[in-house]
Amino acid sequence: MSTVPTISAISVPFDLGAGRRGASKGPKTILQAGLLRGLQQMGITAEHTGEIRLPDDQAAPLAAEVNHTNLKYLAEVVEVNTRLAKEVSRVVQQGHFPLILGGDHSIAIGTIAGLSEHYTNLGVIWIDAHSDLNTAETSPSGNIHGMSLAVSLGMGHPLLTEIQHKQPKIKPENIVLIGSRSLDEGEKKLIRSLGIKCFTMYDIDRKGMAHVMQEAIDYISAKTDGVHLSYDVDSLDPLEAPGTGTTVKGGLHFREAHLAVEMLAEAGIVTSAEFVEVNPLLDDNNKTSHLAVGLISSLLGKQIL
Ligand code: EXY
Ligand code: MN
Ligand code: MN
Ligand code: MN
Repeated sequence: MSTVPTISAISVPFDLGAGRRGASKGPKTILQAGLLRGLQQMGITAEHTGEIRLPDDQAAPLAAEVNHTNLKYLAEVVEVNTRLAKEVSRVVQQGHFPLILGGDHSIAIGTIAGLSEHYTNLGVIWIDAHSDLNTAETSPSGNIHGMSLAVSLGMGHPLLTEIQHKQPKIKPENIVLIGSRSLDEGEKKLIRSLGIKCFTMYDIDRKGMAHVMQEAIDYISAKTDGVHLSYDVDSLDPLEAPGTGTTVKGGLHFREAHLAVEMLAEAGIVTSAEFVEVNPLLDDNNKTSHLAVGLISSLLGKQIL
């Protein structure tokens, strides 16, 4: 018998927060790589609640207002995240574990908005080559997937920060960044000024992944009432995860990436998770989708022996 709660997988086939198309095909290939079957074989009850996508009329009423910003596809990002927030909140209410399959990383806005209704001190472990802490003022691209963590802190366009009303959704002291190696100047300033805990690739090289994860777990579990894992597959080295839109050399090795989730499983602290930025159009034989299935299975308790 598994002690893991029922898993409710939510697909978000959305990629307008990213600069390149294709992450919208991520959820389908992750499911086709055998995610649910694998979880069921582990004795876990897992269901797929469906897809969160844009309506056919593409959030038209917001279009005029958003023309005045440099935020790309703002109306669409607002619409899909508003829908996702409601679904995530419903799943938590039901007592199930929300497992969100992206999609580009802008969907963390909706995930965290939905979770924030149920937690007063939500912890967030953000495993990513990037910190996604840009605002319209600091973003070099206007791509909202580079802004989702800042939005969750209450910084950014009001249409984004006001999803599900409560803001900010999370506190800087409840965030841990892991795997960072591509930070913009504005993001570095913010990390320093807010005192956000950040384990860069340098820290991982210097201390080892086991040490970093233990520090992260101790830091976050002491003061939070739930922990969300936001796992961007571009945290891995591009040799391991070629199927993603913003690859950065010098990333996590396969075993480091797995050790992180294995230690989180052992600690038993994670209450929700999302796996984002799998882009099958850029992949090599669905390698990155299979990798995501392996990481999710390990997070939910799969062991080698
Ligand atoms: N920092 C860059 C930007 O804001 O445009 C790149 C962001 C990529 C975001 C990815 C998925 O984590
Ligand atoms: Mn149930
Ligand atoms: Mn990201
Ligand atoms: Mn990233």
